[in-house]
Amino acid sequence: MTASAETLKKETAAKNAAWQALIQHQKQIGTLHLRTLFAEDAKRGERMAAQAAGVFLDYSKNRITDETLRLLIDLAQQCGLKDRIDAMFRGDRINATENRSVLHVALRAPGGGSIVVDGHNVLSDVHAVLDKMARFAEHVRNGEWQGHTGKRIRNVINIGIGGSDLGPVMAYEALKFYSDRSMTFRFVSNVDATDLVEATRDLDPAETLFIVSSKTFTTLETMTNARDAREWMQLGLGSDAKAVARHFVAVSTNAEKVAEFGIDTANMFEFWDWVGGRYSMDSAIGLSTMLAIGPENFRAMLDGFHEMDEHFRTAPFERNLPVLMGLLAVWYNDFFGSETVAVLPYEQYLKRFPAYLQQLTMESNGKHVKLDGARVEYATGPIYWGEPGTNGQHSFYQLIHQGTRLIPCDFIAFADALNPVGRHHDMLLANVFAQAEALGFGKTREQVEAEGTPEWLVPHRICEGNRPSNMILMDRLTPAALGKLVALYEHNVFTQGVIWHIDSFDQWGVELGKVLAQRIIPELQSKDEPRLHHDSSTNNLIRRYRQMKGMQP
Ligand code: G6Q
Repeated sequence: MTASAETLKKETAAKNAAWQALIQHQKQIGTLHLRTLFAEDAKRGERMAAQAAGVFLDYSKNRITDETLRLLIDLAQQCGLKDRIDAMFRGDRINATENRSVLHVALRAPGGGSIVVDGHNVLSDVHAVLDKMARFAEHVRNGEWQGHTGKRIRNVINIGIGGSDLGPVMAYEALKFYSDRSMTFRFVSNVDATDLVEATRDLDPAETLFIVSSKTFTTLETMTNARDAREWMQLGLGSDAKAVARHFVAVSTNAEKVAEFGIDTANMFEFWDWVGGRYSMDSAIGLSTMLAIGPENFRAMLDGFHEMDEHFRTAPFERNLPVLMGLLAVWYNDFFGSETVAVLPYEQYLKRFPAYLQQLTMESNGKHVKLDGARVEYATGPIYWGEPGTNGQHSFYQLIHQGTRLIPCDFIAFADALNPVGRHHDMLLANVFAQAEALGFGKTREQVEAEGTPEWLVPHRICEGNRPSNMILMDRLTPAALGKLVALYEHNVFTQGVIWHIDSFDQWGVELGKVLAQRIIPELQSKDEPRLHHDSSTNNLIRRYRQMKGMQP
C-alpha cells in the first residue's frame, strides 16, 4: 500500500471511530431530559453560550453534555474541517464536481489583501465592481441617472430567480428600514407571467429601471421575464435601442449574452464563476440592495459578513459559532433522526429569511453522494423551514411542542427594536424567550394536575418538553448584523457539508429540471400533435393540457 493510501485508510478509520463514538454516546444520553441537565448544573445556561462578532448564541437548551460537544468536535477534526476551511479561504477548487473555487468570502474581504485564483488576485476585481456599483447607485439615487425621457428613476425591478432573486428579496425586506422610501423596489422571478404583470401594472416605464440578474444569462424564467419587460418598456417608450440602454442593466458573468440582449456592457456588473448563486447576495447580485440602502450601508453589510468570516476562519471550534451550529445540526440529523430544522426570526423585517435559508441550506446539502461519488451511509441536509415569530406560535408551533417529531429550532432575536413603539418589543422578546423555555422544559403531569385539571384531560395538557433550541441574540438589525447572520448560516452549512463529505456547492438536481422543461415546451406549443416519449403519466398530462387548450381532439 502507498503512503497516501495508508494515510487515507487511517483517516477513514478515525472518522468512522468518531462517528461510532457518537452513536454510542447518543444511546447513553439521548433520553436525558433538559430538566435534568439544567438541574444538575446551575450554571449551564451561562456556560453553554458563545459570543463573537456581536452575535450571542445560547446553545444550552440542546440535548447535549460537555462530552457530546467533545465528541462532535473530535468528529469535525477527524473530518479535516480546519483544512477544508483553509482550502476554501485560499481559493482551492473545493467545488469538485464543477471544478471551481468557492470564494464568496472574497466578496467581502477588504481591499489591499490578496486571494489568488489562476494566478490572478480576485480582490482587485471585487473592489473594482463594488466601486462601479457604488457610482451607479449614487447616480440613480441622486437623480443624475435619468430615464430615456429625462425622468428620474423611481422604481427598480430585479429580474432573477433562485440565487439571483432570493438574496436580493430577503436583503431588501431585511434592510427596508434603511432604504430610500421615495423609491419602489420589486422582484420578479416566476415564469408565471402574473409575477411580471403585477410588478409592472401600476408603474410608469419612464421611471422604471430593470436589473436583469443572471449569472449565466440563459435561465429560462429570467430571460423570458426580461424579454417581456423589454417589450413593456418599448410599448411605453418606443422601440429606440437607447430606451433599453437607459432602463436595463445587467448583473452577469456572461458579457456576450448581455450584449445580445441589447444591454450596454458598460452597464453590466460582473461577478465570477467562483461565486455560487446562493452565495451571491453580497456580489453585484446585490445591486438592488445597494440601490435601496446606499453604498455606505452596503459596505457596512459586507464588513459584517467579513467579521463573521474571520471568526469562522480563526476561532477554536469550541467557541466557533458556525461550527457549533453546524455540529448541532448534524447531531440531531444523524443521531436523533430529526429531519427538519425550524428557523424562527422574532423580527418582522426578517420575514423572507427562512425562504432565503431554504435555498442556502437545502440546495447546498441536499446531496446523496460523497465527494468520491460513493453513496452516503447517513442522512444529509435537513429540511429548513420557518416563519417570523410570533405568527408561527399561533399555527405550527403546536406540532413542535406536542407532536411526535423532534424539531430543533433556531430562534433569532434583537435587543433593540427598529420601530420602538409602545411595549411591542418587550412583548416580542418575552414571547421568544417563553417559547424556548416552554419547548425545553414543557409542563409536567404534576404541574397539570396541580391546576385541578380533570384526569381525562391531563394527558392532553402535558407538554413533555425536551425540545431543543438555539437562541441567537443580537443588538439590532443593522446592515452589518444582516451580513453576520447570513455568514453565520453560510458557514454553518459549510460545516455540515464537510462532516458529510459532500459537495455543498453544486446543484445537479436543479439542472435536470431545467433540461426537461426545455424538452416539454415545444411539445405543449406545437401545432401538430407531438410524438411523446415520456412516461405514460407525463405523456397523458401533456395530451390533457393540449386538449384543454383545444389544440387536439
Ligand atoms: C444557486 C443555483 C440557482 C441559480 C438560479 C439562477 O446556487 O445555482 O438557484 O442561482 O438557477 O441562475 P442564473 O443566475 O444563472 O440565472
